[in-house]
Amino acid sequence: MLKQIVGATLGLTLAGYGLVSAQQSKTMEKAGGMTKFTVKIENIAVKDGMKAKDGTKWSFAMSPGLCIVHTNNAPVFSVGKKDRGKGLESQAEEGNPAALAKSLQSDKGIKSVTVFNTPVGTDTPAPIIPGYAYECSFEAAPGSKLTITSMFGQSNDLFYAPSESGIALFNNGKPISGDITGKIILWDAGTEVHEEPGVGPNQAPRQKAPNTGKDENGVVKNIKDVKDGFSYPKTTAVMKVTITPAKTPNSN
Ligand SMILES: [Ca+2]
Ligand SMILES: [Ca+2]
Repeated sequence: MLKQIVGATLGLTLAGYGLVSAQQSKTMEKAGGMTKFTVKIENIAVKDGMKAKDGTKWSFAMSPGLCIVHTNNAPVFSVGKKDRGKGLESQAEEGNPAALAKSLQSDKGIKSVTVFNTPVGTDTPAPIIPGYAYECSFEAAPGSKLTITSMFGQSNDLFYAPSESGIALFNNGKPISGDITGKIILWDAGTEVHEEPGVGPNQAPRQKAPNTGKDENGVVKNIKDVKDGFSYPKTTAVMKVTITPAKTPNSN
């Protein structure tokens, strides 16, 4: 189903991104030993800072996505393997994390799944364009890892996530803190053939319906290992991802 939402205040037509409207979260452990973390994902790209070969200027954007707390090793994808058919495809192709969130709920290695979909300072689910940010908060116990997923807005099936095993949330029992942008990687889901970013007719903002585009029948790959003839921005030039643990009465 195609949800038509026009983010007039954001200056971006959002029709075509499959947006989810409700926060979903599952927290299996509420007991002691939990630390509350907040992750902020900022789009620090320049407005209209991307340029297609035909001169079309476009803005880098990131889609709604998930903050997944897990103890297993590859909760969402395995490098060099085909998409599992559990929702990564709609996250990567439509920017819609709903199916992935749902399938992860029943996975034993998953501690919580939190959807982020509403830019900070707004009240409407939308992608984040330059100058906007998402935030997600969750609790985690030592031993837990974090996987973040979000679509590279104007692509066919590219998504951001850390390495397949996620980011350790604790170092020697201490919660991590600060800039984690360097851990975020641009991945190709291997489900749809690429068009030039920002102008491809089968990319989310322009395609006629979700899941439109040529099937790729490929595997999940780091974009560095994909030879598609297109260039993609350096991750640290377009986003800043920061994690902040809450101070607890027991700290120090
Ligand atoms: Ca692809
Ligand atoms: Ca498509």
